[in-house]
Amino acid sequence: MNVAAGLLLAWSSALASVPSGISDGYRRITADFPRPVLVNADFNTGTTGWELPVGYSHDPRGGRSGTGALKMVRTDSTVYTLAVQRIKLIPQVRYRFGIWVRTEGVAGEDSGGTICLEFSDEKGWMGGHYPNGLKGTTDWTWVEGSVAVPERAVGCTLTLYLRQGMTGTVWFDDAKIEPEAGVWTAHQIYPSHESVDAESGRIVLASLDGGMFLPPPQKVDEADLVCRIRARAVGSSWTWAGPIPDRSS
Ligand SMILES: [Ca+2]
Repeated sequence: MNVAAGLLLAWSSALASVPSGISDGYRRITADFPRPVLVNADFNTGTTGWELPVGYSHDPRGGRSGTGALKMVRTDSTVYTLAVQRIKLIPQVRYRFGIWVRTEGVAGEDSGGTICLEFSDEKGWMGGHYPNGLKGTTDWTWVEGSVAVPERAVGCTLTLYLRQGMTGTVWFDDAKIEPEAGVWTAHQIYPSHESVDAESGRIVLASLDGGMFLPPPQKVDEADLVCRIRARAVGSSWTWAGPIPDRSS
């Protein structure tokens, strides 16, 4: 289990200080990972690093501030091609990615010119993250998304494209991808109805890290925890510390 259901207990707000060593074996939710290598993100000197099918070309003056850009033109809505760069990302790490996009006469039912990040395992396509794009005629606009790489992903691709069934011209410039810290939220699911049952001494929280939802386990092992909430009762002398006590027995 990569991200365990956190769990724990005891009511109140005032958090106790964390003794040294208490985080041993826990995974930090952090953006402190190497920035992935993205070749030729600014298209200033060409398109090396990108796999470009029909419809894509280098525009030496079409980019931001008159620099180079990647340009794609589609006049036949039945043609669907993608500009792709394969990149090395770390499974279970969350990445924010984006690119500047400019459009001219983009028409069709879908959202327009955009970027996406997709993943594959040994069996093939696993899905990805697909931010909405730009249509019509627009000035440079930043298009971005954020997604956690699946645990089993072995391949990652960054794709610049015009959504299927659409026509028009799109310019892409200054792509970026970098790790970002996971988004941690906790939802109380026991006791229910926003009440705290003082008799059982337990509160069960579901954990949500990087978009992955994990229900609480029937039994909680210390080794599975990625966080521990330490709290003390307000208006009481009771303070919880150390391993999770089984107060139900
Ligand atoms: Ca450029």
